[in-house]
Amino acid sequence: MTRTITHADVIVTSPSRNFVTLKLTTSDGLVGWGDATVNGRELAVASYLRDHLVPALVGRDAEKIEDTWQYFYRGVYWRRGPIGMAAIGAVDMALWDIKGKAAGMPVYQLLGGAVRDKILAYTHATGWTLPELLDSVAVRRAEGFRAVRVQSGVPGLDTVYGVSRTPGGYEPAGRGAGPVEERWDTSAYLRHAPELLRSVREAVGPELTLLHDVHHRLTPTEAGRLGRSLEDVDLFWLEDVTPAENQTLLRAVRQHTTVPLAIGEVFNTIWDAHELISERLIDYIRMAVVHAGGISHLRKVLAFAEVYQVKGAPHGPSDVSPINMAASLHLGLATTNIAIQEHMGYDPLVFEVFHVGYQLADGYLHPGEAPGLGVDVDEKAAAHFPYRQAYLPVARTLDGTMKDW
Ligand code: GCO
Ligand code: MG
Repeated sequence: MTRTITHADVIVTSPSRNFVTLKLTTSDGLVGWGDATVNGRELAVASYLRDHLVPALVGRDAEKIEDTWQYFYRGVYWRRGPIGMAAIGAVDMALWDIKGKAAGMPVYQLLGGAVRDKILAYTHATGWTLPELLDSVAVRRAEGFRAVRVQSGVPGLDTVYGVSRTPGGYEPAGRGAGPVEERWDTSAYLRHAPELLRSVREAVGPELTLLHDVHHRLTPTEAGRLGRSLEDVDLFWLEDVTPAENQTLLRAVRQHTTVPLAIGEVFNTIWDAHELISERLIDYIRMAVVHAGGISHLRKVLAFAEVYQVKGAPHGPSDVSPINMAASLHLGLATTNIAIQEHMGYDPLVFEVFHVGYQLADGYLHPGEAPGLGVDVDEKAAAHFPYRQAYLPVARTLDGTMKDW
C-alpha cells in the first residue's frame, strides 16, 4: 500500500509568540507535524509553504523522506536561505513524525537508537547587574539545571541583548508595527564582560557549566582579545563572537584564544559551515533542526562534523516551537557528537497549543517514547491565538550606524 499525503495545512498561531506549523495528513489517516518558525519573518515561511510547497506535497508518497527533501532542495533552483530551508525543514520533520507513527516507534529509534540515556540541557540566566544575574543563576540551579548561559547589562547601555528588565524570562521579539531600536557600544561591553564573567565564576564555584553569547557583535580581533581574557573563567563556550558570514575570519579568532567557540544558529545548510568545521575553527555547531532543513540535513551536517571532532549543540530558543524541540531531542539522543541542547523554555500558554511528551528532569532532556516526534497540536486552541505582528530588535552604535543585532 502506498501511503500518500492527502492534506497539507499551515497553521500560524501566537500563544504568547508566533509559531508556524505544518500539518501533513496521509491516506491512511496518520498526521505528521513540522515546525517552520523563523522569528520575525513568520508569514514569509507560511506563504512559501502554502503557495509553493503544499501544491506539490499533496499526492506525494509520504514514505519518501529523503527523496522529498532532494525534490524540494534541488528542485527549487533558488536554493538555500532561511525561509526556504525552514519550509523544507517543516516538511522533513512532519515526514519523520509520520514514519515513526507508522512504525509505532519514537523517531530516535528510526535514527539508529539511543546512544545516551539523556541529553544535557542548558538554559538562560539574565540580570541587569551582577547580583541580579547571580539570583537568576540560583533560580536556574534550583530548577535542576547544570549548565547556564549568563548575560548581563553593560554600564552606559539601557538595552542589551539577552537581558530582561522585567522579572521572568528574556524574550527579544517585540510585538508591534516595527522593530525596537537598541544601542550598542563594543568598547563598553569589552570593558565590562571579562570582569563580570570572572565574578560569576567566582560566585558559583568551579562545577557549574557556564556559557556566554556575544550575539554576532565583534570583529575577529575584538573576539580574540575577549576570548583570551576569559580563558581562566572556564566557559563551556563563547557563542557567536562574529557575524560569521565570512567563515575564514574565524581563523584569526582561533589564533588568539583557546576558549571554545560555538556558532551557527542562523546557518541553514552545510555550505554556511563547511570551512568552520573542516578547518576546526569552531568547537560546536549550533544549527536548529527547522532552520537547517530538518532532521535529514542536520543529521548529515553532524556526521560531517563528527569527522572533525566538532560537536552539535542545537539552538533551542523560545522562538522555535516545541515540535522543533522534540525533533532536536530525537536527533540528539541518537547522535554521538551532540554535546548539549539549549532549552530556553516557553511561556505556559505555548503548552495550551503544543502538547509535548518530552521530559526535562534534573537538568537533562529526553524525547519520550511516544511514536513519531511525540508532540500533538491542539488546532482549536491554536485558533484562539491569531498571528500578531512581531519583530526582533535592530541595533545601532552610539553614533547611529546600523550594527548586527
Ligand atoms: C540563542 C539565541 C536566541 C536568538 C533568537 C533570535 O542563543 O538562544 O541567540 O536568543 O537571539 O533565537 O530569534
Ligand atoms: Mg545565540
